[in-house]
Formats: sequence, C-alpha cells, structure tokens
Amino acid sequence: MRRYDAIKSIMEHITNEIVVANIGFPSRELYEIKDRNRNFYMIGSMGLASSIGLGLALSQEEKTIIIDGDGSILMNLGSLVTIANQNPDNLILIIIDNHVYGSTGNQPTYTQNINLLRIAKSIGFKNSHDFNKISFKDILTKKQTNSTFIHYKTSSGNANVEIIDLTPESIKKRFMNSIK
Ligand SMILES: Cc1ncc(C[n+]2csc(CCOP(=O)(O)OP(=O)(O)O)c2C)c(N)n1
Repeated sequence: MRRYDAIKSIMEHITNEIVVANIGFPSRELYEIKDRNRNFYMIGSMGLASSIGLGLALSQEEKTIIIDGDGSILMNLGSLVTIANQNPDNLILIIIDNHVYGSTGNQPTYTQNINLLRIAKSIGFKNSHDFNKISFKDILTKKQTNSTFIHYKTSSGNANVEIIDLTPESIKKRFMNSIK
C-alpha cells in the first residue's frame, strides 16, 4: 500500500475533524482524495505539521488529525516529545512511514534503521498503535484520554496528482473561517 491509499483509508472515516497534512505529496494527495475547508495543507514548512497540529489541539476542543511523514517527524523530534508531554486528548498524530523522503525523490530516511512506534512508546505516548492493528474509526469516534500516536507503514511512491490549486493565503483563510 502506498501513501495515497493510506490517506484514503484515513479520510473515509473523517467527518468534521480538523486535518493537518504534511508538506509535498501528502497534501497534494489529500487535496485530490477529499478537499475540505477543514484541511490545513501545510505546504510551507517541512517538519511543522505536528507543531501546528499541537497548537490547534491545545487551543480548541475539536479533534485534530495530523497526517505527517517519517522524514518530517525525524526533522522535528522535539515536537513528538512536546506532544507526548502536553498530551491533549483531542490530538491524533498519524505518521505515514514510507521510509523515504518521498516528495523529493525517495531518498532513504533513518526509519530504515529505527522504529518510530517504539520511539513514541519510549517518549511516553500512552496510546500508540500500528494502524493495521487497530480500528481507526473506533479511535476517532470514542473519546480518548491521551494524545494518540499511530504508525502507518506504507511502501514508497507518489500518486500522479496535480498541485494544489489554492494560494497559501486562501488555504489559511478558509481553514480559519471553518474552525471559528
Ligand atoms: C527545511 C526543509 N528541508 C527540506 C525540504 C524539502 N522537502 C519537502 S518535502 C520533503 C520530504 C518529506 O518527507 P516525509 O516527511 O517523509 O514525507 P513523504 O513525502 O515521504 O510522504 C523534503 C525533503 C523542505 N521543504 N524544507
């Protein structure tokens, strides 16, 4: 399974939740699969989807789903530690781990040697799961008492999708209006 199908399998359960997507192809694929005002396509800064998602989860009550990548979370491991310690119960961090920097040409990341799920557990995530061993729908719909970390292993490869036909400013405006 590639990232595109992983995002599809996540989005089929999403109703009104906030979704923050990683830079590059993850955002482009999400845009094609299910564009909505409540998607925040983080098309500027690699590594910051998790930090932006944490800020959103802390500042309002709705569930915030972050779809991040292995390369990006490795670039901002501090964010993982901060999320585990702040521990908002409305935050679900999903790492799509394709073991490469897929959006820039499949250069290998260090998750070829290390296990992000074990890192999350060792940092202190009480809810940390392998996507293939859980019911994502249950986690999404039942109230959680801690932040959730989900490791979603996929193969590499980008779908043949268009670039996002929205300016960064309009992405931000429509997103902010939708969560007011
Ligand atoms: C600071 C910074 N470094 C590098 C890049 C270039 N870049 C954009 S996306 C990306 C790869 C992201 O990889 P990952 O988070 O694993 O997601 P994937 O594309 O594999 O789903 C890179 C290196 C960037 N935008 N910003």
